[in-house]
Amino acid sequence: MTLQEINTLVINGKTRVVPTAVQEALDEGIAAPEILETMIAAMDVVGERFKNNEIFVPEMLVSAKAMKKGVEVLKPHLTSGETGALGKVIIGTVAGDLHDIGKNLVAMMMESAGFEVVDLGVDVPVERFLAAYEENPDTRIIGCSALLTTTMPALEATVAAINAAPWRDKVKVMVGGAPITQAFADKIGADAYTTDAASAAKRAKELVA
Ligand code: B1M
Repeated sequence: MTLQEINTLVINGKTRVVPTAVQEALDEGIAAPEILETMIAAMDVVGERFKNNEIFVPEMLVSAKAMKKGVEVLKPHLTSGETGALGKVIIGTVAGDLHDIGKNLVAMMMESAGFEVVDLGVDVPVERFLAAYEENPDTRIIGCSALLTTTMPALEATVAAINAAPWRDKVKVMVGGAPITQAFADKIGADAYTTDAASAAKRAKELVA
C-alpha cells in the first residue's frame, strides 16, 4: 500500500477500505505520522474540489468519515499512552462549527503529551466552555478550534467570555483552526495559537511548564 493510494482512497471517501489500507501501510513499515500527513493532504484536495464546485457536502462528509476511520487505526501508533500527568485540557469546536477532525487530532496529541482531555465536541456554545471549566476547576488549558471564517466571531466571543471569567488567571487559552492566524489570536486575547496538532501539544506543555 502506498501513501498515494491512501490519499486517493480518502479523497474518494472509501470508508470501508481506508482502515485496511492504513493497517497494510503500517505493516509494511510506513511511519504513522507520514500516513497521517497523506490523509491531511487528502482533505486539502477535498476542500479545493468543494470550493471549485466539483464535489458537494455529502462527498466532503464521506471523505471526512474515511479519514476518521483511518485515524482510528493510526491512533495507537501516534500516541504514547501516557496518563494525564500534565493536568487537564478542555477542548471543543466553537458554536456553529461542526468540523472536528483537526480538533480530534489536537486532543489526541495532547493526550499523548500527557494531558487528560475533556472533549466537549463540536458546536460548543460559550456557556458550555465556561461550565466545563467550573465543573473541572483543575483545568490548565482551554483549547478552542474554529474552521470557518463565519465562526471566527464565535471563537472571539468564547475567548472574550473566558477572559472575563473570575478564574481567568488560572487557565491558559489556546486557539487554532485553518482560518485562524497569530494576529487574530493576539487580537482576541488568546494565550497561544498553533498551526497544527503536533505543535499544539508542544506549546501546551510549554504553557504549563
Ligand atoms: Co467544511 N469547509 N464545511 N466540512 N471542510 C472547509 C473548512 C472549507 C475550507 C472547504 C473549502 O471551501 N475549501 C470551507 C470553509 C471556508 C471558509 O470558511 N473560509 C468549508 C465550508 C464552507 C463548509 C460548509 C459551510 C459547507 C456548506 O454547508 N455549504 C459546512 C459548514 C458546516 C458547519 O460547520 N456549520 C461544512 C461542512 C463540512 C463537513 C461536515 C461536510 C466536513 C466536516 C466533517 C468533520 O469534521 N467531522 C467538512 C470538511 C471535511 C471540510 C474540509 C474538506 C476538511 C477539514 C479537515 O478535516 N481538515 C475543509 C477543507 C480543508 O480544511 N482543507 C472544509 C483536516 C484537518 C486535520 O485539518 O481541521 O485544519 P484542520 O485542523 C488542523 C489545524 O487547523 C490545527 O491542527 C489541526 C491538525 O493539524 N487546529 C488546531 C485545528 N484546531 C486547532 C486547535 C488548536 C490548535 C491547532 O488549539 C486549540
